[in-house]
Amino acid sequence: MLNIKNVDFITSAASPSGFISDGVQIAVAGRSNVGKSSFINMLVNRKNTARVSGTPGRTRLINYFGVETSLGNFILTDLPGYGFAKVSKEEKAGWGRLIESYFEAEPNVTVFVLVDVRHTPTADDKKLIEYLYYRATPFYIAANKSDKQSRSANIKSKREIAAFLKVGSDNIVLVSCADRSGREEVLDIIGGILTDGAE
Ligand SMILES: Nc1nc2c(ncn2[C@@H]2O[C@H](COP(=O)(O)OP(=O)(O)OP(=O)(O)O)[C@@H](O)[C@H]2O)c(=O)[nH]1
Ligand SMILES: [Mg+2]
Repeated sequence: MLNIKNVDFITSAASPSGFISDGVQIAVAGRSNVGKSSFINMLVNRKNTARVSGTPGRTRLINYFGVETSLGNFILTDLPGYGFAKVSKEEKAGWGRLIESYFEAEPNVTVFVLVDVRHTPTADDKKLIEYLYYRATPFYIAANKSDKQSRSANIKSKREIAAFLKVGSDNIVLVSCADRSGREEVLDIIGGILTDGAE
């Protein structure tokens, strides 16, 4: 069982010169407003480690957090959200370049791609997942905001999202950052990654 011992904000990066790479990295990706920062706060048991925005599209930087756990340390990375309607073409292209250079620079990353459990994933979600397949970067889908619909609707949605994104049922987790469900399952996955790396 993985226990979180300590969390520290490390740094933000706006370009590859600011990237850091040290041991295991767990990155959180997904469209703007899907709950990436909330997911990080939920995992590390803090209210305000990663800033939660009322205004979507605000986290434009890559934010790194250092996490100490009972099973070893890792870096938890909040990636900037995509798909925010109000950003310009240039900004979208900038996001794409930043993310691509991030994945090119970081060899030891596992990604949690957050989607909203209530909706079919977007074309941008699909593009990111195809990119991760192409790079052979390990990833999981976290279907968030499960507090917003019934248990049976969640089970149905989870199946539909897995089929739509062509991921196995072991690679998709139902979560809610509001009621903290799914947290243990995510921590178990991270614990597995940390102990694998130690062998
Ligand atoms: N009901 C509910 N609300 C959630 C959940 N997760 C996040 N939210 C809310 O969704 C909004 C966006 O959350 P953030 O964590 O800021 O989302 P983000 O993906 O970091 O957004 P950007 O940084 O702008 O890309 C906030 O109002 C959160 O309180 C959840 O599981 N359930
Ligand atoms: Mg955020």
